[in-house]
Amino acid sequence: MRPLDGLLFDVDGTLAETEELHRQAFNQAFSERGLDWHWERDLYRDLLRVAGGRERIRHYLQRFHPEALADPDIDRLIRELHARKTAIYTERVARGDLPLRPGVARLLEEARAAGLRLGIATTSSPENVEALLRANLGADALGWFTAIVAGDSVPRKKPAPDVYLRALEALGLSSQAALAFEDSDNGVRAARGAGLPVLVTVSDYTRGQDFSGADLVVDSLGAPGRPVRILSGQAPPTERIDLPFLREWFSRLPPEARR
Ligand code: XBP
Ligand code: MG
Repeated sequence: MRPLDGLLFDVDGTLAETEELHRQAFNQAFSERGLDWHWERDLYRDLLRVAGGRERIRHYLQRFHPEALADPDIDRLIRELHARKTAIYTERVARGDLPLRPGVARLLEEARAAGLRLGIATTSSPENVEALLRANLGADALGWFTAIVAGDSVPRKKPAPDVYLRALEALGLSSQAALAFEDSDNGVRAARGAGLPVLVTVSDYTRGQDFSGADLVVDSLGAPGRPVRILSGQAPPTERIDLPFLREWFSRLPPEARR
């Protein structure tokens, strides 16, 4: 039975339901700058198909304010807006406005105690990741992860596999011995592109996306009184996604799922 030696986690939508706070932070940064750009929930859900905050702003302008892209200072404006947005977001996260999703802290602590290698593979800015981990797990939580691969540290953002390839390299693991946790179709494509099997916990903003590349799709990792709902993929019914469940399920994955 091939062992499960590492867990790789996406951040936004997987560790926590972060995107509504990101959306509010984007809108506040636009409004502070006197811009009439406003991202309603439905529009943001669509814009989320573009990974990366700065890339998302530029994509929005291409679609809705193409004239703004003619401004010679537009690159600086996008950078400044995104920096302000990140400051707003991280301040609210540091205040405790964003709890982890059900079962996330439990699984991280269980895996850490069992000596599994842990990694983060996210498109989000590193400041966002640090704020979320510190606020919910304490300052030393950053040290739980052998690798935190975030934002611009790789040439291409998800759905490109770069963050996962970099994280696997840093963990010293082959994709045969690790499992990715994701919430979006972009993330599933990125993890599969790195040869990793993928477990999806559907999030508020990714409900309804195409997770056909995932090996298991659930509503959450499960918590007391909130058993896991398996939405697709083969797995025995379970109250919670814990290490015994993962080891058993992982060992039964068909080889092609772990190429
Ligand atoms: C989600 C993203 C990020 C966040 C916003 O990343 O695509 O862009 O929406 O964070 P993941 P930034 O699901 O891979 O964690 O503004 O810092 O990009
Ligand atoms: Mg995500």
